[in-house]
Amino acid sequence: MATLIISIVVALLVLAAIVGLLVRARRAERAEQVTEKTPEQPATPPPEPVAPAGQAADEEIPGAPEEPAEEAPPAYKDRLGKSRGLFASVRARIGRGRLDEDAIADLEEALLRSDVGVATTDQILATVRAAALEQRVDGDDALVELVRTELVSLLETAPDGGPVDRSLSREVDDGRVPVWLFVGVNGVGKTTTIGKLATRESNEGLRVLLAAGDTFRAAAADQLGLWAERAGAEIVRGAEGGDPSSVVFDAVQAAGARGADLVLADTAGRLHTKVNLVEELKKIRRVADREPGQVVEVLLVLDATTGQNAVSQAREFSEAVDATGVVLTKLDGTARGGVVVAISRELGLPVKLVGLGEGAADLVPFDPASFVDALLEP
Ligand SMILES: Nc1nc2c(ncn2[C@@H]2O[C@H](COP(=O)(O)OP(=O)(O)OP(=O)(O)O)[C@@H](O)[C@H]2O)c(=O)[nH]1
Ligand SMILES: [Mg+2]
Repeated sequence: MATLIISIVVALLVLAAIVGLLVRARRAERAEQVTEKTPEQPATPPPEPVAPAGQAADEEIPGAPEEPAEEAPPAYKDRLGKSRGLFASVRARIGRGRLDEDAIADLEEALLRSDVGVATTDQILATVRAAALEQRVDGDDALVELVRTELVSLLETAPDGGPVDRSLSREVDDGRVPVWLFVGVNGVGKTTTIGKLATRESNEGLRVLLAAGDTFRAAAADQLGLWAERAGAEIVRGAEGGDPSSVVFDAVQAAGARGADLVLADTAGRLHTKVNLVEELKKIRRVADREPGQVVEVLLVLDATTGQNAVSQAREFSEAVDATGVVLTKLDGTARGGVVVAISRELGLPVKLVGLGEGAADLVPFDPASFVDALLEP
């Protein structure tokens, strides 16, 4: 009897062991199948980034860094590939030692196609021809060097013949808060530029407050809010469709009350009402200039990819709002980089900053020598 019971127990134990082994093998098999499937068929698809239309999702705010202070500014040469491409034939002449009409024609084509503008191109060509006649240049090396010097000098000379002042002022009367106002048509990069500057100035230790004066769509204030969060800046925003001037007014009051060092005011490139955009901007400016605010910079933001159109836009805006300088964005995405020369020459406004990408560190002070070298240096 005892033997029978022992046999049954042993048989049960063996059965249990076999079942256990089978279950384990099945599990391993399933796990393997899941691993194989994962790359193209995840069990739970990642959620779509939720962001209001026209605004990048948090993770997608291009280049908004975790540690902004660590990010190095980009090099002009690395970002101006498209404009640089137009000057390939000019650069290719270096070292060939011949200066002829072909070389000058190549140069003319590159200057015109990069949107330097007809007037300035003619001026540069006249200088080159005169130098050739006087035999100051007798080879293509000398031609490139002459063009380089000429372009840099055009960019470094203000309309009054003096040096160009590209500084951003924070100089205000006692007890006032400096306000930088950003204006320009929609999509040129105003909000992104403010985000980049907020990051930079906060890293410098300033208490920065952003005024969400673009009430055209709620997404605009959300986009600015995201940049404020990343930069460690404060933000004052109003309701969608609300009066932009009153948002800027509230922001300036808050800045005064909280002891902020700088207000960066965003504006819309479009309006809900039929009020003229320029008239609205004038009003915003007046309001921002009321105590404790003091408008010390009105920065006209222009999109380099629009080439000569940017020059016409600048003409319409700059006088009406009394711009103090230009921010030329998206130089990284266009072959029309020469427009920086046209803007400098034809408008007499200093190009203070240029955008070389979408990231927080991709806004740099405009440096004519680096810009020209990026086009002409081999
Ligand atoms: N490549 C590149 N993209 C840029 C640069 N500056 C801005 N952008 C992109 O341009 C697009 C428009 O920028 P925004 O800052 O939203 O333009 P905005 O002027 O505020 O536009 P509205 O609010 O519609 O008036 C965004 O996708 C930016 O990431 C730049 O220097 N380089
Ligand atoms: Mg905007």
